[in-house]
Amino acid sequence: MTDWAAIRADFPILSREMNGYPLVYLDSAATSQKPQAVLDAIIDFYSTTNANVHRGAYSLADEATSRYEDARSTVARFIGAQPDEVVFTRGATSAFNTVAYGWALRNVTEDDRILLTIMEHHANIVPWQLVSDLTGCSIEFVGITESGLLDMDDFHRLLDDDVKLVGVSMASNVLGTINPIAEIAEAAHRAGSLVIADAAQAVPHTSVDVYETGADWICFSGHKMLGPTGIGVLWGRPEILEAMEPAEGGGEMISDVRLDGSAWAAVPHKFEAGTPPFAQAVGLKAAIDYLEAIGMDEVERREQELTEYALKSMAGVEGLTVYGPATAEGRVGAISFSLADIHPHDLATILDQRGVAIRAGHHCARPLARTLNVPATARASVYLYNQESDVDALIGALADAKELFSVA
Ligand code: 7TS
Repeated sequence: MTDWAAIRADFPILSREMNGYPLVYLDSAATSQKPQAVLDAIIDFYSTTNANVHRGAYSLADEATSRYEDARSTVARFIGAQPDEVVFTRGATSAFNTVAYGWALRNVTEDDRILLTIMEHHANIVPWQLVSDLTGCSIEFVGITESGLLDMDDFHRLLDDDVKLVGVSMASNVLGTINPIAEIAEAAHRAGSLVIADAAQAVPHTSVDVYETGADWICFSGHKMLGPTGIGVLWGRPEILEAMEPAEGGGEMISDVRLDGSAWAAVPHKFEAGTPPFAQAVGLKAAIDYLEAIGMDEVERREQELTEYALKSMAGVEGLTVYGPATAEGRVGAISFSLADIHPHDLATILDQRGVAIRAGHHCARPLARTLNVPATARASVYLYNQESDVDALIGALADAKELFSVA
């Protein structure tokens, strides 16, 4: 049995106060908090091992390089991949852009289509719009059902052999919906398309095996899974990474540079131009070690429990509407909602005055907000360090907001 109170105590920020109340952090879908073990790993790296990687002719640089590559191996093992299939990027966003510029620009034409879903984060929409501007390809969006699931009939209707790329989130940062990635990838491959999966809200919360997803590329960020900012991961099938061109040029990604052209370093280094985020990689490794010590199945079980508790508690608040699946099964713990006609930003401000941190806005998924016919929603999202009392604090603060705005 995991001691969740002890887990919570590992996160120093969670013991601070905010506006005279204990901080109740319910915005982990935006970024997670960091346990002491991750903070210590970063301080230790800078205190004992800091030197630039893959270029040193001295022992300290060799040690730094080993720790960077060790972090790559840890990430690879965590997602069921091989180390040379793991490209370190600045985050999920730059992972998508690496594929947009390194693959799509060179392989997609004006006769082709890219198929996305209406629940995508802007990171899995805008890079493809840039590709469309330059290649003339068209983009189409799979819709959602009344209950906030991906409309699979719509997906199958829109999928044909003109589609060269399917981009889909494994879990939505707004609705929390978990999408059937393996089924989507299988159908897409049968139609001759490749598949890029947005795992930014999946890898932190569930056990992900990249080969089981069936996708060709997977993108996620370190900062949403207890790791530092400034690091993310692009995983790709080896033969696809091999065939791709680099999206960025510079130091470290070459095997030779001549005045009339250059040759690339081996994968994954050809995608890691310049000084890579090596201290962040060490922090990400510590985050994965921390998650693995608990066990991802246990993390997932606990989050389901918290999500179920939150959904049930919220269902008892009159005037509250949840967007997305109504039960914890088949969803992650990002819960978007509105409360009567209180504007989500006003709601977030009132909650903040009681120490409760939630996000309000379109959550970088404007097409989805338009589909839901709302300008914005409030969003509470839980992670392994939250507890039932955080949800209770949210519910209490929502009651205060109703009183303040004279909602019956
Ligand atoms: N994909 C999904 C599903 C996300 O939720 C996010 C960030 C990204 C991609 C982009 O990740 P980044 O690390 O490159 O920025 N989502 C959010 C959010 O929901 N609130 O703030 C950031």
